[in-house]
Amino acid sequence: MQLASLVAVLAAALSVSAHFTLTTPPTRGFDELVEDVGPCGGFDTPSATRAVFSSSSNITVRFADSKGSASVKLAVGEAPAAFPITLGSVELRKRGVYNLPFDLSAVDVSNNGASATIQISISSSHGTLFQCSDVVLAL
Ligand SMILES: [Cu+2]
Repeated sequence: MQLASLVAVLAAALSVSAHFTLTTPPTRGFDELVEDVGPCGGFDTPSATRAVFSSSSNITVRFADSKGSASVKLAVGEAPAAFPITLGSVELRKRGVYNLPFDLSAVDVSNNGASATIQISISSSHGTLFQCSDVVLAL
């Protein structure tokens, strides 16, 4: 095997060990080297575009560790730094793709149409890791 292709194979194998990625709604950014940097996995600047988020939306993660505790939080605002509203939590017991449970009833309906950020955190033997998604609320 050529050295270059061996390096490519090793790089692919390493990327499989990514802790978790938020796939829906779109993540603000993912870099496994700084995914443990709160509150948004090393990405402090909100996305230029925002998905519409409602109670019928999905929050989907690809989880690559063997177990962990996931929590879903939310903050209303253009660029929040703290996430006071807990929407849900769940134990993840194996690798896989999960739709995380959440309940928007704790969000006041006066925030319909407002910008908000969803924060996913997962605690495991690798520490606590973060992903965020910037959305517009449809309540
Ligand atoms: Cu991990």
